[in-house]
Amino acid sequence: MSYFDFVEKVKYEGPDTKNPFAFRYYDPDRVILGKKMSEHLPFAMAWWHNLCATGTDMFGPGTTDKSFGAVPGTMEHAKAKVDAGFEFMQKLGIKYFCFHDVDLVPEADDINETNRRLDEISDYILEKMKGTDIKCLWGTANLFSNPRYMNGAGSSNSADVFCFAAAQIKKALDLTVKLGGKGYVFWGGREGYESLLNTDVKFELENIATLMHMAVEYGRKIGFKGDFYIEPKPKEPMKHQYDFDAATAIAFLRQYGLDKDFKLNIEANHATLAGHTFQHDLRIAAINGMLGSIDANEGDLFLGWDTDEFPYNVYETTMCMYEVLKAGGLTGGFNFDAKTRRSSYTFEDMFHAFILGMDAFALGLIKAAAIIEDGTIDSFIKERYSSYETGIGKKIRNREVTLEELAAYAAELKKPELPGSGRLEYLRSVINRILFS
Ligand code: XLS
Ligand code: CA
Ligand code: CA
Repeated sequence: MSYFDFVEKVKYEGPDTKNPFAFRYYDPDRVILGKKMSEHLPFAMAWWHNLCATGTDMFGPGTTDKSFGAVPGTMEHAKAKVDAGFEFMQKLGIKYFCFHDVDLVPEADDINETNRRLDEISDYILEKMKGTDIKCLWGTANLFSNPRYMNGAGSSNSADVFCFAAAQIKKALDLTVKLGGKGYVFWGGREGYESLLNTDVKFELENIATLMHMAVEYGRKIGFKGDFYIEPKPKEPMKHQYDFDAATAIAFLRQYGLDKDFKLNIEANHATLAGHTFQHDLRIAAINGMLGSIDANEGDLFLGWDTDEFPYNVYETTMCMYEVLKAGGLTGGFNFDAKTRRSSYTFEDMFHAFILGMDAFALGLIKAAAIIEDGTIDSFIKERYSSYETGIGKKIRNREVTLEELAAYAAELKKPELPGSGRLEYLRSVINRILFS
């Protein structure tokens, strides 16, 4: 049975093709800087957006039928989603998927029944994985949808709710290990607060850290060798979320001694919601040795929320890939945490969306490698700091001078030269030259 019989395997046909079901830039075997494109770009499908979301929004119901021939809310439907998902990934050449526990099965009233369903579906997925090279990139527990998490999970005021979060994490870790997952994500959508009139911030942060320590202990016990990730986001659904951005999440991990087991999963749309560029959060993660994985999407700069659009802005994907190449790659991958627009409601649109995203990242990779090989940007930056290579600058870098000695140096100089032009317009023109040649 085929759900997507309008398309065979999507192949690379080159930039000039007019075939809407072909890649123009993503050529998996093409070697860039010594590595195949497919190795640079371990793409993943997000179970929730691709197989579950129907386009429902605050103002109206879904527009896409994702019943896949079964009755939603049944195990038959859960299995149909697995079948559809595997056909989809195989047709696009995608090797990984990411999931929340409740994306896989309908949640029951009793957690024991939910867990039984999760065992059944993961057996089914495991069976489906045989004979393919598809694996789990990362798993996670949905600790934000169920009403019990209205005040957060690890940060909930209710100890019973905290226990349910722990139980879900335990099960999601079991599933991640069972399905060969490389990572495990904590996205703290409701880990935050609305008002300090009813919130003990320090208490909540300590509890979140305790829950994460327990997850690490259990994960290592059952043989999980991968990375745990925090996925920062500043707001939505909470007014103020604790994992605001990369810098905040790193400080938290270090404060509570979690930094050896955790890295970050940086999402483009979350970085921009925090008032940063995507590249900024990638850089902050990378220079702290914490760049683990990426949620590949794009926001709309005119809207103040998480629109999770498929990435198409090649300036953004280029600078992302520049960061990834400089960091030596990811331990995780590129998860398309992205959804088709509500008005793009057909199955064909799902393919167009992934082709757009995969091509945007492939082109970004090609252009980022060209920026590095061209060398203008890197040598400009090096030259810009060259006053620290000799003389007083070198002594500062080596920490060989005191504040008094620097003051005496300044007194002798009387007035410094201006620090040199930043040449931003020129550098932007270099980027355009490389992008459009
Ligand atoms: C929501 C987040 C979420 C995480 C996984 O904004 O992006 O989907 O990636 O829980
Ligand atoms: Ca995400
Ligand atoms: Ca998001």
